[in-house]
Amino acid sequence: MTSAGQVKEPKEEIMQVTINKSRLELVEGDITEQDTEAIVNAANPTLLGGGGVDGAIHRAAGPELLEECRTLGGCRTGDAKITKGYRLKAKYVIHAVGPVYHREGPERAAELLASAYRRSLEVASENNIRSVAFPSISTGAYGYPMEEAAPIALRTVIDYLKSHPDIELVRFVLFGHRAYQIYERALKEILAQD
Ligand code: AR6
Repeated sequence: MTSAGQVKEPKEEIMQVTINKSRLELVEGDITEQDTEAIVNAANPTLLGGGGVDGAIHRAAGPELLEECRTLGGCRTGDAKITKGYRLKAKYVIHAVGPVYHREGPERAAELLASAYRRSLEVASENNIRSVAFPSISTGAYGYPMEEAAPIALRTVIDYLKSHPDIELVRFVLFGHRAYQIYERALKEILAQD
């Protein structure tokens, strides 16, 4: 039964934990709306745009983003490159290239996925960036099963934060409730093991 005044608030999903001196957050949302200093793009090796997160980031940032991307000479799988954020709230975009799951096979894909997260954080540190938002790299068009990708993404970020307190905040921005729940479960399992 509903009545006037009984508006159901949407439940905001968020999980926050402290890793050494830094904060690690999981939120359900849209990466293009984040106000972290940098947001990470799940790009492809051309860095010339695409669908999914990449398309959304280019649309929100405006055409200057593609212009700058054209000057970068692409990016290898497992690596990351930085540009300005243009019309985004975030000052920077770090373009990371994750693996195509079925092309690499599980073992090599895991190494390359971890590398994409680690290189993104290294690029952030090199540019004195203190807060970074990540999407779930490779788990859309690139076909990485999210249940497998989540613990790799989280472990790589946690390991980095343990030795790099310069990064004060890492936020995973999960698109949809299912993605949020998978990451929440994976983070709880990792924390229970440590
Ligand atoms: N905010 C946060 N997450 C999002 C958003 C958003 N606005 N939109 C989608 N996702 P994908 P990939 C989630 O396909 O698998 C592009 O064409 C989505 O639900 O964007 O690394 C590139 O140019 C999924 O969980 O990236 C490449 O060619 C996750 O983001 C290729 O896709 C990643 O999905 C890269 O594929």
